[in-house]
Amino acid sequence: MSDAVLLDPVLLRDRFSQALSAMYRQEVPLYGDLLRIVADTNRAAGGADDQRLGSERHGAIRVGTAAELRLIARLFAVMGMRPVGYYDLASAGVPVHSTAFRPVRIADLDRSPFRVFTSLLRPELIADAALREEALAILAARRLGSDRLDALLARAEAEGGLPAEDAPALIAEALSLFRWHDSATVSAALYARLRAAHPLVADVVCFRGPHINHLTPRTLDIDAAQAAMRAAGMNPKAVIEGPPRRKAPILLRQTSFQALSETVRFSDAPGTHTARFGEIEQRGTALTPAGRALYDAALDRLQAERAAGRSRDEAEAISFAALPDDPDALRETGLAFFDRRTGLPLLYEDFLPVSAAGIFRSNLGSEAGENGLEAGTRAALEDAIGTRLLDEMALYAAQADGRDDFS
Ligand code: OOG
Ligand code: NI
Repeated sequence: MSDAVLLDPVLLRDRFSQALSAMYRQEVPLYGDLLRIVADTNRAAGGADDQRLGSERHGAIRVGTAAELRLIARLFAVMGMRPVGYYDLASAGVPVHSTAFRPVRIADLDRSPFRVFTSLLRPELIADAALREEALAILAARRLGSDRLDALLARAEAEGGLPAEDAPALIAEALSLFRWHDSATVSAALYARLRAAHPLVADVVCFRGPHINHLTPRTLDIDAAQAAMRAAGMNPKAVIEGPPRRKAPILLRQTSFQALSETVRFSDAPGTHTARFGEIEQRGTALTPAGRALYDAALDRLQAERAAGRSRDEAEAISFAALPDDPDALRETGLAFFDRRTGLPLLYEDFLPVSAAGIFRSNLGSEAGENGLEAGTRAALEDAIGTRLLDEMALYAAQADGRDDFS
């Protein structure tokens, strides 16, 4: 170790998330409009003084190989983000499994809550063996990042943190990793074959890197923000994913607007690709395993009631009746996490697999299969990333007890 002055990972994360937001605003001007809508609705909802709220957002990327995932994990580790949770999208017909890189301590989340939903392609789910081999060969030859990024990460790992003097270079390298490329690395015909296998396969395989595909600001009132999106002509999807509107918000509610059709150049011809979209979210109280089981059962019931022909409002009222809409009741029944010293509810900091599947599907276009695929496993994703995925329930339980000293 040298005597380099190290930068607080919270500050690095904050600087990076602001730089990424600025880059994405330039790449996708609609994202800037979305930020304005959310800022307006948050002001109207009384959130003007909430420091955390204004800077809060999550992003999403999709990578192709274990080596790529490991590079991403090293980069986010330097920013104080750890992989939390396991999300299997296979049952929704999406050939990836995912984790969320995020800060884990409440104090760190409050200072810079940036997180990234990160999906790894499961090439074994490409049914056509010849196409699968082609996809794997392309991914094996692709190299994410640069020698410079490698050197910066290696130095940060050796020093136990990023030397402050390296921050501008690291941020520039990270931005370039996540930037959009308007030229694909494959021919139009190969793109079409990969897209026919699954649109997500084409998105992961055909470009030089894992472009950020959305950045999601957090709203205090998603119904108002959705109405404002509609008024601005953004055409959000009709249904808000997650629990219905409640007096005491729980977990996570999300909605998105359709992915844009963007002009790209294939190696031999011009064409289009759809990957990038806009999303907003509202966060509520984290549920305990018992509360989460009730939530999952309510979602199943909702589907059954809808299939039986009930209106959405009626079906929601019936399905969610077992989850009390009242903070005191949630605390007394042990269904939600509260800080034992202050009595304050813990905010849900994670994602929801059924919601994520709904977001994926609505943005992949009509070709995306609805049929379930063979389930992924947490162990396989852990093998790929080379470390354990943290268990979000264990984090909330520790935080409720005032133990918040995770590294
Ligand atoms: C990620 C979709 C899931 C969320 O917030 O749950 C998602 C993707 O499309 O890569 O964004
Ligand atoms: Ni998202």
